[in-house]
Amino acid sequence: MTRVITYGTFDLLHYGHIKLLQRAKALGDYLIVALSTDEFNMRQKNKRSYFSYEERKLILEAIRYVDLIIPEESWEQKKTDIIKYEVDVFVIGDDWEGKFDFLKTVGKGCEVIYLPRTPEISTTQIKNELKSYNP
Ligand code: C2G
Repeated sequence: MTRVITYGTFDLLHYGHIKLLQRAKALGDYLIVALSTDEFNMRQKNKRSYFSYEERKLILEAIRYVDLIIPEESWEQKKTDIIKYEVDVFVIGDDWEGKFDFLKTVGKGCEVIYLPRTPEISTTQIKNELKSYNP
């Protein structure tokens, strides 16, 4: 069984996130999502999510591509996650291109794949457009 992992905040879930999860699952048989906690978002990623960790977790659990959700609490946990969950493939959007190549040597050797982001959608864009939305 090929085990895949990806990381992110997945706030205000949109079709760009879904296309990422869909392609990530297609790379294996079992998809783990390491979901950024509220604390990690605020302290390390300098971003506040609209939905809390528990709310974002509930939403992701409803997605058929997702098999397991674990908390992402630090930048450093990826290596231990890959070993602990016997991950074969690490996947993330290409906005992170090259940033996680060091994971290739972790455990028995982890494949690292950067998938093209869906260009025309982002949580920031949604928030900005809603601010100026006057029906
Ligand atoms: N994504 C995408 N297309 C978009 C928006 C997001 O493919 N239009 C992808 C991102 O590249 C990422 C995933 O969806 O792989 C989740 O996006 P974010 O929640 O923005 O993830 P990020 O904040 O980049 O967190 O340790 C890694 C970080 O936790 C990644």
